[in-house]
Amino acid sequence: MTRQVRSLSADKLQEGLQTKRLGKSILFCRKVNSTNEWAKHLAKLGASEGTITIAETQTSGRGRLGRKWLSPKGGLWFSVILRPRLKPSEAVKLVFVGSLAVVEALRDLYDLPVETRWPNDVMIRGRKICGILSEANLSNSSESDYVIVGIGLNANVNVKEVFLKELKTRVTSIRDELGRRIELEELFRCLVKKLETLYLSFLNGGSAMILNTWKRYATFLGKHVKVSSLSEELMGLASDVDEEGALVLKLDDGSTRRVTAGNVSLSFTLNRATKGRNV
Ligand code: BT5
Repeated sequence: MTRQVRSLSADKLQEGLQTKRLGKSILFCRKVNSTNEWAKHLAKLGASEGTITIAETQTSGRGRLGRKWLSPKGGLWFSVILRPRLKPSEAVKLVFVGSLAVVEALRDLYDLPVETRWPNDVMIRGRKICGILSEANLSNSSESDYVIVGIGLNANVNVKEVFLKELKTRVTSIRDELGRRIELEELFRCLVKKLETLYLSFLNGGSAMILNTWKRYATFLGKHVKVSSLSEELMGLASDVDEEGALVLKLDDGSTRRVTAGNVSLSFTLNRATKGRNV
């Protein structure tokens, strides 16, 4: 029997939120195309830093490069408008602020064994539980005018019921990991608080510290990986994520490559037992 997923309570999202900058204005609706699109629209109209858009379901949730993000009821789908004055090379690193906030919230609240995967994923035992979509808009001075940080977290989602075939084996949720539903509003408040703390630290010169902490959860580092981008596929050892946030790959031919965009999957081609399988 399928149990009904409880609706989000707009009042409870704000209640007890202990932040100074983020979440002073929270806009909630049951169904929207994409909370990132909604936030972007508001940012263009002049919405202030910290405004959050959140929805129960998204009809056109987006990942990077226009990929689809499935957003059934029970998940936490929200976006935050930030207005830092940053060069593009700095603004791209806000994705690590988002991932680390998720990692810390999932560890503190539920003690989950979370991992980070370059550049924008949060994983549990090799399955994706959360993706971050950080989109910067540049002003005339080539500094960021606003950055939208979108967080998609499979919270009270029943993966077997909701996701189809291939994704089912690559995705997880808090509900499936814990075997129970969690209170979405509590998770939201914790996440927004973590985001604010890390964001303020980032603005105060803490970017290297944040990246180093993010790397502590990056279990793919030191492993043989496959990196797929629009233009190519590379295989090699993931040796580091450098201070710019680029992945440093030691290729099988001995050379080194810095990769600035792509998807990482663990490559088991060197392991005979799991030959050819990617996770
Ligand atoms: C991401 O993209 O991982 C970023 C996802 C960001 C979603 C949030 S939700 C709130 C805000 N509003 C939006 O419209 N977006 C943001 P990427 O690395 O490109 O990964 C996309 C891939 O993840 C897809 O191609 C699928 O393979 C997989 N995927 C789709 N839905 C998923 C889900 N709910 N959980 C885990 N994986 C999913």
